[in-house]
Amino acid sequence: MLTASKLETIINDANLFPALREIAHKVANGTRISPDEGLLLYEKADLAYLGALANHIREKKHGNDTFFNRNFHIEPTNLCVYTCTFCSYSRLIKQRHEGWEYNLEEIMDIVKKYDGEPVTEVHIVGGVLPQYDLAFYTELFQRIKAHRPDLHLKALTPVEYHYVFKKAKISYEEGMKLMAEAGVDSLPGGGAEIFHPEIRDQIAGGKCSGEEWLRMHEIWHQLGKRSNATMLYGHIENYAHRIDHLEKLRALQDKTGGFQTFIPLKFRNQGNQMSHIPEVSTIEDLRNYAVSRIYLDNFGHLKAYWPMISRNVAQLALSFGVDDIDGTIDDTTKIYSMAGSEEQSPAMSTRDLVNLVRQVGRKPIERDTLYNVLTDYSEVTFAEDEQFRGYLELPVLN
Ligand code: V47
Ligand code: SF4
Repeated sequence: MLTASKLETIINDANLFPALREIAHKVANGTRISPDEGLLLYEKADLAYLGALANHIREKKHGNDTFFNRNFHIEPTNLCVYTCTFCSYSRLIKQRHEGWEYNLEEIMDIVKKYDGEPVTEVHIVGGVLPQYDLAFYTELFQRIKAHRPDLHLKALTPVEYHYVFKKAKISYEEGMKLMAEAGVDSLPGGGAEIFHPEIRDQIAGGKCSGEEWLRMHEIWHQLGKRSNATMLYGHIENYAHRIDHLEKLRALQDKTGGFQTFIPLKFRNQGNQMSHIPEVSTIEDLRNYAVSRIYLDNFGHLKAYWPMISRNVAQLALSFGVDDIDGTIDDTTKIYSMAGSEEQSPAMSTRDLVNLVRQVGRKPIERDTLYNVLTDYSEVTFAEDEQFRGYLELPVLN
């Protein structure tokens, strides 16, 4: 594992490009890097250098602690009024026969499947469908909270909210307040893609702009709520677009402090309009995690979403700035399986997640959505004869 002393070795390397040595000094001193320096990292820095810097920050913030939670996902529909070019999962409303569209009862049935199970979070995100309006979502969220008040409701992105509030002719401020009152606890990071209009207009034209995405999160944070942020990378954007994206997130975080976790999402190229674009390499994935960790000095956490990058790369990422590996997920998630992810129906048992973290010498910590520690798995052992029972699997304490 790379350690803090590795950073010293890098700083003392006589052959190091002087501007990279300056950045390494800044990281050692906890000083913020500039957009130009961020760009230099993307363009010039090699993997070992980036790993040493990012891991230094990760270990300073969290030591070996590696977070996960017990969650499940619901995608109410894959029908969508938008046609993002990277999206493999959505279908137009006229292609209804190829999609699914759950009503309130069907969504509640999914929630009820988890009754009595030790899950702490439900993550709800899907396509944008006209009949899923303000009244629909308000009732859905109220019913979920009434049925299971202990479950943290992480639901919808500014893409859905923008559409719903516009249709209901209410402001973002009014809409977000109503959603908080209906029971939404936090916002997931989706829909961010790439903020810069040069790219966003080409890949996600018609849906909310980068400014609108940021404004919605700002309003949410002003209500005292928390959210995540993502960046869809590795398609037609260049490094300057990535830095622009990171800079906008860092600036908003300075203002509100409401972001919890940054999640880079690797573009997967199967079954979408950008299938001709090759996927970036694992080395580029790791470099991107590391630059994100170095640049976003005011973000607490960096997450590797394992269903998308594979379990092995998620393990590697833990040495490149990542301290969070999402959760058990238990899902029939189609967003990634339809885009070419190796995980067709992602779900990991708690034991598998714990082992994945332990195998690379880190400390598995089960958290809730707001990063309160629920179980430190350092001292927990699992029974030899335990059957694999998906996310339901429970540890046997020593
Ligand atoms: O916004 C869609 C991305 C996002 C593809 O907040 C794709 O904890 C790669 O935001 N290749 C939705 N990515 C998922 C999301 C998320 C996931 C995990 C955790 C959290 C969190 C949030 O998925 C979309 C889009 O950026 N996406 N298609 C694709 N072909
Ligand atoms: Fe619709 Fe979201 Fe897919 Fe875009 S990424 S087409 S908004 S489901």
